Amino acid sequence: MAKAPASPKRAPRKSPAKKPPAKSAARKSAAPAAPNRERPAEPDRYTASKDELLEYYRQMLLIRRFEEKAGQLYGLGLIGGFCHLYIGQEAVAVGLQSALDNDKDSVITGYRDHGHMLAYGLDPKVIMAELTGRAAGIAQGKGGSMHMFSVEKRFYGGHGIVGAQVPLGSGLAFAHKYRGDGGVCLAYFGDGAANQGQVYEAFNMAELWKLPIIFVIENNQYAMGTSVNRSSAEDQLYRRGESFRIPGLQINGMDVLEVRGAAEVALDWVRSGKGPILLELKTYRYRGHSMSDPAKYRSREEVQSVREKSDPIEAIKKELEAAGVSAEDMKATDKEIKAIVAEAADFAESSPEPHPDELYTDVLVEQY
Ligand SMILES: Cc1ncc(C[n+]2csc(CCOP(=O)(O)OP(=O)(O)O)c2C)c(N)n1
Ligand SMILES: [Mg+2]
Repeated sequence: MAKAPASPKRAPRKSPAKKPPAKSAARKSAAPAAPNRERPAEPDRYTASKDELLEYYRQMLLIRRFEEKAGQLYGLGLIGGFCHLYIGQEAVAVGLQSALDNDKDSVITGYRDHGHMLAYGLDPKVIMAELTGRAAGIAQGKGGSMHMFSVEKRFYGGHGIVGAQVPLGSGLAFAHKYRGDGGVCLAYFGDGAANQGQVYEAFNMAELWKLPIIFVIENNQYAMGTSVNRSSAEDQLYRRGESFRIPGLQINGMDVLEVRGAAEVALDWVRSGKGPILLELKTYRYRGHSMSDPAKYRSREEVQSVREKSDPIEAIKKELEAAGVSAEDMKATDKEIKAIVAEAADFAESSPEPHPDELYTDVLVEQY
């Protein structure tokens, strides 16, 4: 893999900013500022067995079909509040989480969280029940789409404050180190969140204390209606850790095997005590920011073109075909997944809402 070219000397931006130069989507790694600083290995595209490929396909399809169903239930008024869908970004959560040790590693993310929970092996029924505000939901129906949580599975949310999960994730990583439990925290955040000040305070402490954390920027190109090029002075987000001596890698987040390969390198780096690492996953969301987004800031053609050229599920179908899996078998898996999702929706719709007595429970840890 080619090394990223050294950062060009930039003229100061004039105001109003000129049209940004075209960006290469190729995988890159941050050029080291100091020549003798250790760098992570260049990731290889992961070589998956047929069973692993099938598992990635199943998981990505589960997320896609689950999210499509969530969109329908939202339209029917069965899901209230905000609902941010993950369609298009499936390869990121599936590729990264496939490499984690579910017995010790922890995960934290923002409000676009259903896909991460599914990739982490949480039951689609309790996630759908949470979306529809039912007592059987993972947060007893009181958290909804943005505030899902499972202490048991070390999935720490689900956060609505943009960027807040980054210092919280550093705290989780601190706990892993303090307890010596060998765990690593995966802290996901968006391209928009990457411009939050608290992110950089967290970077500083994480590197100073060599915390076991992987900072994952899911660069889906937009923060609500603002494209990354319009909002970011340095839009090569994998470089954002450089001034904290945190190495960064830029990865094609539409290819689950590239993502898994990067996960291996990142986990090796962090587990060997070298401190944090930053991954920028270049991806794309097909749907609006949330269900209430009219998406006027981009053209239908743009979305269509990404779907046609780089859809992560279509890509893995090609891998499966090459591994000898027939089109019929793939269709059968799709049918099976649709049944799982339909069952989750039926379960959610037929579950009771929380009892009014539950209004004041689970608000504070302490009793007053
Ligand atoms: C501190 C804070 N500022 C602003 C908002 C409003 N807001 C919600 S989502 C969002 C965009 C974040 O975009 P990005 O980080 O790229 O994540 P994505 O939605 O693309 O997954 C903004 C500005 C908020 N929730 N919290
Ligand atoms: Mg974004």
